[in-house]
Amino acid sequence: MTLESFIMTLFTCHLLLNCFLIQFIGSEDSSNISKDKLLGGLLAQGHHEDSCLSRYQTSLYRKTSRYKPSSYLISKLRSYEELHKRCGPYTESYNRTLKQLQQGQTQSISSENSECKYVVWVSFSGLGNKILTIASAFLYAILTNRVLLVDPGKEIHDLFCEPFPDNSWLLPNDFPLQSKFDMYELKSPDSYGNMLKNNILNTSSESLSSFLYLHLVHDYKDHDKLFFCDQHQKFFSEVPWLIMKTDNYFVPSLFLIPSFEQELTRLFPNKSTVFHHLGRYLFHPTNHVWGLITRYYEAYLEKADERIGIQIRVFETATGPHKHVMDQILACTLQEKVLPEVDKQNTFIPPPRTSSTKAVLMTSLSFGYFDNLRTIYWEHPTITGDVIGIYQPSHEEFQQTDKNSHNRKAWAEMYLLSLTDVLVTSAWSTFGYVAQGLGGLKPLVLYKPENHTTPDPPCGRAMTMEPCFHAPPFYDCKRKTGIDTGKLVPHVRHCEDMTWGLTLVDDSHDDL
Ligand SMILES: Nc1nc2c(ncn2[C@@H]2O[C@H](COP(=O)(O)OP(=O)(O)OP(=O)(O)O)[C@@H](O)[C@H]2O)c(=O)[nH]1
Ligand SMILES: *[C@@H]1O[C@H](CO)[C@@H](O)[C@H](O)[C@H]1NC(C)=O
Ligand SMILES: *[C@@H]1O[C@H](CO)[C@@H](O)[C@H](O)[C@H]1NC(C)=O
Ligand SMILES: *[C@@H]1O[C@H](CO)[C@@H](O)[C@H](O)[C@H]1NC(C)=O
Ligand SMILES: *[C@@H]1O[C@H](CO)[C@@H](O)[C@H](O)[C@H]1NC(C)=O
Ligand SMILES: *[C@@H]1O[C@H](CO)[C@@H](O)[C@H](O)[C@H]1NC(C)=O
Ligand SMILES: [Mg+2]
Repeated sequence: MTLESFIMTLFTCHLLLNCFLIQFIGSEDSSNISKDKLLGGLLAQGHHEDSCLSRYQTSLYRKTSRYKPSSYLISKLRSYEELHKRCGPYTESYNRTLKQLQQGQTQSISSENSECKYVVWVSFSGLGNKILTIASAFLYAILTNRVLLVDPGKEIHDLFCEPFPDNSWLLPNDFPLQSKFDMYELKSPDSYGNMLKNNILNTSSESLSSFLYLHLVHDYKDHDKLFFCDQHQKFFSEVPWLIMKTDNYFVPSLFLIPSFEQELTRLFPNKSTVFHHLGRYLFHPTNHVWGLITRYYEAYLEKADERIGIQIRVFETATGPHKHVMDQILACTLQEKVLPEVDKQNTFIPPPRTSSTKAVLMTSLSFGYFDNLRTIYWEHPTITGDVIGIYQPSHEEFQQTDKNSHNRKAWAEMYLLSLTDVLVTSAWSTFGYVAQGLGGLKPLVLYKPENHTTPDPPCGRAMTMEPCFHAPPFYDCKRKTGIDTGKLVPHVRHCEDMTWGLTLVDDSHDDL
């Protein structure tokens, strides 16, 4: 261990009450430390540490994952990093491929094939969705040997560190099509779906356009959904620039594309770990956000015997708090023994010596649920004698997608939820999916209330930590008919929180 890294280790230990690194100091063999620091090999070595403290400090806050990345995934990530270095913004290859686009060239398949091809992710929708779609686009890039470039929008650079060691993942702001991104929508005449529909594309022709717009937003139509068919994937393989706009975690349907199947199984022998690994690989909070996370964690969560996350997302127009939601939170957490009952008869019970402290991290746009729960556990003792602290970092009241401070809090809260031991999430919420995936947690899902009524049962244990694909295609590409894509293979199933959605589960998921 060099002097510098020794001091660095002492310094990070000083920041943490719960420092487990200290026991390794003085030991010659520091390999286990670095193994954990790199999340089981997921992260590359050699990133500059100060510019992104979270990258190598995450392992100090997060328990070591029960799920190991496959060695094939690790090697694939390292070779992706090489590709990104060679093809990233302003490299010679990038400049050359960009020229084709600027000249509006239709390139001929036979002529010099561009060595670098790209998938450009367009900034769109809520932060939870953005995180899930960047991960989806990245997996698609890996599967198709493309380079992922991320449209920075207003917040990406403010929230996330650069994930790849040698070149930026941000799309340069002089990218020629960038001014069109906002106008891309279902009806855009230059979307792949509409070009197919209007017979403008000639899939058997010799010359190809240098770019295609892929509309994979939830409102997409049958022609757009042909993206998930092998024949169409073959066609894309010759197009250097794919511009993708989506608000959906489309990974489950990639598992139903025959030409990707084998590679996906090698990358993810345990299929329910896709977002868990890719999310921890890609999304490192910037120092600003890392400050929000670590300060909160150390002040309110670290010292507790158990950390419980409760994420409340209410999809109703009327502002809360709603009684049926509060009833649901209580019914779920008490029935599932996430929280202890309170004793309403006795005003004081001396805590038994075995009592434990539970820190409950609540996140919600509104203040009411938190205020209610906190009051219950202040006014009454618990029957177990356990001490319950309830904390909520913010209550932003409504979604404010364009405000940096709002987005930083949202990201910090998703991350904090992922550091808990027990997680309760709200149905349909991508915010909750991000937390469960990063944390490697199968949450209790609060089912979506219908008709202002508390659902019965109020919640249930998720069968997977994977996010749900909310708008999957139901199409059999070979037979060209509709089909239930949730019934084709054991590892792609319908989600519990949204009956028509698709999610990944392990082939033998019952023993987990
Ligand atoms: N700070 C904070 N912001 C939240 C919370 N819930 C929702 N938001 C904000 O609202 C946005 C909701 O978008 P997503 O992150 O995609 O979450 P979602 O639950 O899928 O909601 P929709 O996209 O609206 O369906 C977040 O990005 C935040 O800006 C919360 O608990 N805390
Ligand atoms: C490192 O881990 C291996 C296996 O997990 C173990 O055998 C070894 O003792 C550890 N080394 C140190 C220094 O803790
Ligand atoms: C993969 O899942 C199986 C159960 O399906 C589990 O026993 C095993 O530990 C998991 N492996 C990894 C590397 O996560
Ligand atoms: C690529 O083009 C940019 C300007 O558009 C230039 O600054 C850069 O040096 C070029 N890269 C190479 C490797 O020539
Ligand atoms: C597509 O291209 C092929 C070969 O260039 C040509 O024979 C065919 O007529 C074209 N079809 C359309 C619809 O343009
Ligand atoms: C909605 O709830 C009300 C009363 O709570 C009930 O009378 C009504 O039938 C319910 N409607 C539906 C569609 O379930
Ligand atoms: Mg969302």
